[in-house]
Amino acid sequence: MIREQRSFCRICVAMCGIVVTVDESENGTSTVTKVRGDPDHPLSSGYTCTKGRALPQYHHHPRRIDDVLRRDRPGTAAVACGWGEALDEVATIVREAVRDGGPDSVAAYFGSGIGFDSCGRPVAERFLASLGSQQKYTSMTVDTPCKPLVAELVGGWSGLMPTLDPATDGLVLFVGTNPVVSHGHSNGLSDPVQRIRRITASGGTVWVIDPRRTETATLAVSLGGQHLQPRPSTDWLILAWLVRELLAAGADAAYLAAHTSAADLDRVAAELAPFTLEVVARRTGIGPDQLRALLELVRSSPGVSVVTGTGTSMQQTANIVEWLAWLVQIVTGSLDRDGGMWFNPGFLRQAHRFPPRAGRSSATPGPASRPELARRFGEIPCSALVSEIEAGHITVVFVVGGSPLTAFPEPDRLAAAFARLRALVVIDVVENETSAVATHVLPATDQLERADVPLVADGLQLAVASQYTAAIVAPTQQHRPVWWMFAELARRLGQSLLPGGKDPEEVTEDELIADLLGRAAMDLPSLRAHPTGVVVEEPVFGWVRERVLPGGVWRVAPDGLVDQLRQAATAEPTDLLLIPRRLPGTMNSQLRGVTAAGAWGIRLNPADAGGRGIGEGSTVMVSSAAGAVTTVAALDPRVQPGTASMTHGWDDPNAGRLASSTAGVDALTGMVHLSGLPIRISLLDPTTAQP
Ligand SMILES: Nc1nc2c(c(=O)[nH]1)N[C@H]1C(S)=C(S)[C@@H](COP(=O)(O)OP(=O)(O)OC[C@H]3O[C@@H](n4cnc5c(=O)[nH]c(N)nc54)[C@H](O)[C@@H]3O)O[C@H]1N2
Ligand SMILES: Nc1nc2c(c(=O)[nH]1)N[C@H]1C(S)=C(S)[C@@H](COP(=O)(O)OP(=O)(O)OC[C@H]3O[C@@H](n4cnc5c(=O)[nH]c(N)nc54)[C@H](O)[C@@H]3O)O[C@H]1N2
Ligand code: SF4
Ligand SMILES: [Mo]
Repeated sequence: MIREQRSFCRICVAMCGIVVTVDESENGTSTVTKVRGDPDHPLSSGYTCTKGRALPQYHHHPRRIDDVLRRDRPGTAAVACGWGEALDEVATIVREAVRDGGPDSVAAYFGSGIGFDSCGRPVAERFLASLGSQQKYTSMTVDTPCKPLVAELVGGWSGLMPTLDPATDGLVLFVGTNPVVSHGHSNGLSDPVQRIRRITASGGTVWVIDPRRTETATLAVSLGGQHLQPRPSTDWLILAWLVRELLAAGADAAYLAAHTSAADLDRVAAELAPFTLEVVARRTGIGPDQLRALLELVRSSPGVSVVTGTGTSMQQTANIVEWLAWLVQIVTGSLDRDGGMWFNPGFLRQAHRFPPRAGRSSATPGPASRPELARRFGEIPCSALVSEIEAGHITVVFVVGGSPLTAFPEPDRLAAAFARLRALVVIDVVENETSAVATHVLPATDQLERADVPLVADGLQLAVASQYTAAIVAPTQQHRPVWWMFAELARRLGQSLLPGGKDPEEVTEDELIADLLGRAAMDLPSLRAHPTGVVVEEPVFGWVRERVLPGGVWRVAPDGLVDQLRQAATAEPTDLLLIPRRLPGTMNSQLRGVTAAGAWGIRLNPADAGGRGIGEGSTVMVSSAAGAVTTVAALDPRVQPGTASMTHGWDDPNAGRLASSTAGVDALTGMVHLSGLPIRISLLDPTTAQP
C-alpha cells in the first residue's frame, strides 16, 4: 500500500514543508520512496532542494547504523551488542570517569545533526548538566560564535539573531553568504531564488559582497543589484567606511538619540576616522565609484539589512564585521524594525513575552588546558576539545549528531586524542569518520522515525512559526530515540531527565514536545490540529528596544570589539587566501555518496593557476601553516585572483588539515580561522592536467 504523509525537512534551517511517500508492503516493511515539496506549506510553497529530496536514500542509507556496536580499542573491528549491555557499560564508564576525575571528565559535542532533534537535544543537554559537567561543545563554535558575541556585547543578550524582513522594500546586503546554495546561514531561506526575486519585485534592492561570483551574486546582478568582489577578510573596511560616512551625513538622528549614547557614538566616529575612501578602496580592491554608489543606496533606502554568513564568521575579523554590520543597521535606524532586520523571538521561546535578563556577560574562565579561551554562552569553544583530552582532563566524549573528524581543525591530532579516551560514544544515523574509531556506536532514529517541532530553527526562520510532524515510519532495526538513550543512561546513574521524573518507557515523544511548547501561545493538540499544519504568527517589531536592551540603548562601542578593530587596521595583506564553499548536494559531511554533491576540489582563478603551471584537473598540494592536503584543481574565473575556494566535510581532502586549533584562533570566541586562511598551492603531478 502506498501512503503519503506531510512533514517538514530537518536537514537545514530552511524547514521546507514536504510530502513523504511510503510503500508499506504486506510483510510489514516500510520503504520510503519519495519526498516532494508540500505545495500547501505557507512558508515554502512546494519548494525542496536536492538534499531534502534525498531523504529516502538517507533513510535507507547503505551505511546506515542499524546495530549497537562496541569495540575494545580504536582500529579493532566493531562487534554488535545489545542495548542493555552497551548502556550498562557506558554508564559504568561514565560513573568511573566522574569518580576518578570529576564531572568535567565527561564531555559532549553536539553537531548540526542533533540540532533538529527536538526531544533528543534537550535531554542530552540535561544529561551533561545532571553530571555537573561544564564540558559542552557544539558546532556553533566552528561556525559562527561572532553572532552571539556581538548580540551579547551590543544588545545585552546572546540570543538576539537579526532576521531579514521578507517584506522589505529597502536594501539587502548579503555579505559572505550564498543563500542560493546554502539556503541561509542564521536566516533560513526556503526557495531562495523566488524569495530574492520577490524582494526586488516589491521595490527592494539586493547587493552581494563576496570574493567569488556566487550563484547569489549572479542572481542579484540579474535583478539590477551589484556584486562587490573584495579581497577576502576586508569586508569590515567597507562597513567601517559606510558607518563613518553615515555618521557624517545620512544617519537616523532620532533613532540614534533614542537608542544610543552620544559618548559611544563619538567613540565610534573617532575609531573609524582613519578609514577614508582612499584607504578602503586600496585595501579592499573595490573601486571608489562602486563604494560611493553603495553609500548613496544605503542613504536613500527606506531600510538596510546586512545578512552575513560563514564567509564573514570564519574570517579573523569575524567579530568586527558582525559588529559593523549591526552598526550600519543601527546608524540607519534599521535594526529591530520592519523593513530592516528584526529579531524573531521564536515560536517556542517567545522571547518578546518572556524577555531574558540582559546585560550580563556570559563569559566564564576557559578550560585548564586553554585558560585564554573563555567559556561563553554555556559552552567551551571546540578549539579547546583536543587539548582538554590530551591533558587528560576529559576521558569520555559523547559525539551526538556530529562529525568532528571532518569538521574540526587538525583531524589527525584529534584522532590521536580520541584514541586515548576511556570511551568515545558516537550517536548517529549513518557511519562517519568518527563512528569508525568510536568505542561505542549507538544507532539513532532519523528524522523520518521521530516526531519533531523546529528546534534550532525556532528563531532562525523568517517568520514566527512552528509546525509539528509525527514520525513517518516506525523505527526499525536497533534505532532508538536519542532522548531515550540519555534517559536510560541517567536512570542507571540514579537520575531522571524526563518530565515528572518519569521512566523512559512511561513517556511518549509527544509528551516531550508538549513540554517544549510550555511558553508558546498554543498547546500541542491545537498545533497538531491546525488546518494548514503550520502556525505562522505576526512578526514582532521593536520588542528588543523596549524590553531587552539595558537602558534602552545599543552599546555601540564595546571595548573588546574596539580593540579588535585596532588590531585589524594594522594587519598585513597576504598572497593567496583560502575561502570556504558549500556544495549543493551535501550538508557538511552529510549525504556524501547519496546525492551528486557538486564539483569539489580547489577552485582558483586561471591567473593564479597559470603562474604555477596548474591546469584544469591538475593534482595539487595545498598547504598552510597548519598542514597540507592533496586535491584536484579546477580553474574558475568566478573566483577572485588571490583566493582559492574549497569545501569541507570530506576525509580526502580534509580541509580541517589546513586549520589550526591554536594559531589564529579568535581571542574573544575561540573560533577557528577557516576563511581567508593564507595558503600555498603547488603542482604535484604535471601529468594530471587536462589539455
Ligand atoms: N547545500 C548546502 N547547504 C548548506 C550547507 C552545506 O554544506 N551544503 N551547510 C549548512 C551550514 S552548516 C551552514 S553554517 C550554512 C552556511 O551558509 P553560508 O554562510 O551561506 O555558506 P556558503 O554558501 O559557504 O557561503 C559563504 C560565502 O562566503 C564567501 N566568502 C569567503 N570568504 C569571504 C570573505 O572574506 N568575505 C566575504 N564577503 N565573503 C567571503 C564564500 O565565497 C561563500 O560564497 O549553510 C548550510 N546549508
Ligand atoms: N574547514 C572547514 N571546516 C568547517 C566548516 C568549513 O566551512 N570549513 N564549516 C563548519 C560548520 S559551518 C559546521 S556547522 C560544522 C559542521 O560540523 P558537524 O555538525 O560536526 O558536521 P556534519 O558533517 O554536519 O555532521 C552531522 C552529523 O549528524 C548526523 N545526523 C544527521 N541527522 C541526524 C539525526 O537526526 N540524529 C543524529 N543523532 N545524527 C544525525 C550526520 O549523519 C552527521 O554524521 O563544520 C565546520 N567545519
Ligand atoms: S532547503 Fe534545507 S530544509 Fe529545504 S529541502 Fe533543502 S535541505 Fe531540506
Ligand atoms: Mo554550520
